[in-house]
Amino acid sequence: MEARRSANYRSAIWDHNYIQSLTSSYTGDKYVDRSQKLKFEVMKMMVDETTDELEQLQLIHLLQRLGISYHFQDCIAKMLHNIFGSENKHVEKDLHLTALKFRLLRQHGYHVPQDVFNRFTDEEGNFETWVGEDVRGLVSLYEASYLSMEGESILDMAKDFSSHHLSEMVEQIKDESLAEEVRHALELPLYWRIERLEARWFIQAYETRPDSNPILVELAKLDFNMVQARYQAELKRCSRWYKQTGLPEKLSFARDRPAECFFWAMGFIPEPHHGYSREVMTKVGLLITVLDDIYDVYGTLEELKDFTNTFERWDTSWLDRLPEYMQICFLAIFNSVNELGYQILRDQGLNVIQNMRRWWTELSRVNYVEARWFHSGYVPTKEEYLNTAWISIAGPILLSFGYLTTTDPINNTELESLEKHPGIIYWPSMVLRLADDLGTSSDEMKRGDVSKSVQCYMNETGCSEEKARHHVKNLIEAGLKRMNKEILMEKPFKDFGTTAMNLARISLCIYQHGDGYGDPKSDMENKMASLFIHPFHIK
Ligand code: 0FV
Ligand code: MN
Ligand code: MN
Ligand code: MN
Ligand code: MN
Repeated sequence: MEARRSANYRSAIWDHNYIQSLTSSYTGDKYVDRSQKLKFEVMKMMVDETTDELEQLQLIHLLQRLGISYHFQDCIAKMLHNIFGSENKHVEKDLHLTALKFRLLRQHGYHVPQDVFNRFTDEEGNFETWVGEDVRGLVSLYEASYLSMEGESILDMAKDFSSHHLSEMVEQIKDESLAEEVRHALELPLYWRIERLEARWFIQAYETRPDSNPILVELAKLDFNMVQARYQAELKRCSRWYKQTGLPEKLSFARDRPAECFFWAMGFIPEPHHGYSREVMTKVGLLITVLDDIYDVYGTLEELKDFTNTFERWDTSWLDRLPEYMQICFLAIFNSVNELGYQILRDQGLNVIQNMRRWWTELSRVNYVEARWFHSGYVPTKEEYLNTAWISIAGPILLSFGYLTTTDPINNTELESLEKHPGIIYWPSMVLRLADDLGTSSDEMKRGDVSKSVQCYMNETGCSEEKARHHVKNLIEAGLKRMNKEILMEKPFKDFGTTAMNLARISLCIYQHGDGYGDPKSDMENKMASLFIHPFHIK
């Protein structure tokens, strides 16, 4: 018999009892009332007191960064609509204004051409010299350049130019808070950050500015703390559910990651009112994680064959052929599908159980392909690998569950077209896969696993690991641009576009400094604690 392997995964950052001990005082009417009053003040500020275009744009930018723009969506939409309508009337030479306007308009789906930046270039098409010295303008240009699509050469140049100049000058910037903002921007552009973590960081930075608005500061802090109280309650429920499944105890070889998985779900679907969806996503993510460890680490190839067949048949009468640990995993998945299917049938009159069944079967099928490659020592080409790897990373199933739980009423035609893997499914999944490979493949190779994109490319081209990693980073950049084109600009599934792109955002966040999910270190714990445990102090 084949010897079982073990990944020796570390234990979870926070155990069940610790999660259950979390509390927040930011619940109850007192805070709701205060936040209503503050929101009213901000509305007045937007409608009556902000008329100048630059002021309007800056206020929208502030609200977004503070994490409170979701309260003012209609008003923001109107403002941007008017601003877009008055475009081209005057050509301003203000880089900050031009770049901010470009970014906010594109972010909200308006087709603003890259040519608006031509006014800052000379006859040869290079940015004029003074542009390289305007720090504020460069930051805005840098942030704007990430809303680019393939082939937009002016924006490519803007990205290179701004990051180059900002990196060179950052240590010389006298204003410490501006310097910090530049470092923060260079680490990861605003557009690809997850909004809650950005709010946590920015509220603190904004509060210390001499010109900060105390109403915005108070509302942002209060809202953050109230949302945190919700997140806490959701996390507690998820942890309780997971413990009750018995999976962490019975399948102790697998990663046990309830809080990490909830963090992941929060990045994917951050909207406070989508708590139900966050909980479903956390459960699905936990089940996917256990499934992945069965295929990659613990299961023998013989067992995996029967396991995969069970998913193909989707039939509990097959369970007896499987070892107990696989029975437990399959039945946990099977039950979760029926439970959610039941709720959707009850609430919307639509039976989606067969759809969910297909998603799980597809995932098990591609996991089995990879297991066969690994057990036979086969190294695919990068292309052959990516053909299934963008599915095996669970992007399609996560996105499908995301659509299912955030859409009401569910549109059956849309649901079926998602199963054909359009760009809105493909590109965010691909970014997730590539970011995961950069963060996890070193450990995976040590432990024994199918070759990932980095290794496939090295094997195929004979290049160094460094070159291969660079190549994968370029593929991520290209994937992000494709998302801008196919999701942001073409808006195929309306509101779901932002959620889909959030899958890429949370991937960039989790794998920013290694494997933040399988092997979370202090930077992940700090991020999680800042979101789920520590409230802002409010005077
Ligand atoms: C990634 O782990 C992972 F955690 C998966 C696929 C579970 C679901 C994903 C999230 C909740 C983010 P790993 O690197 O082992 O995945 P691969 O596909 O490389 O085995
Ligand atoms: Mn960092
Ligand atoms: Mn794995
Ligand atoms: Mn895997
Ligand atoms: Mn991996």
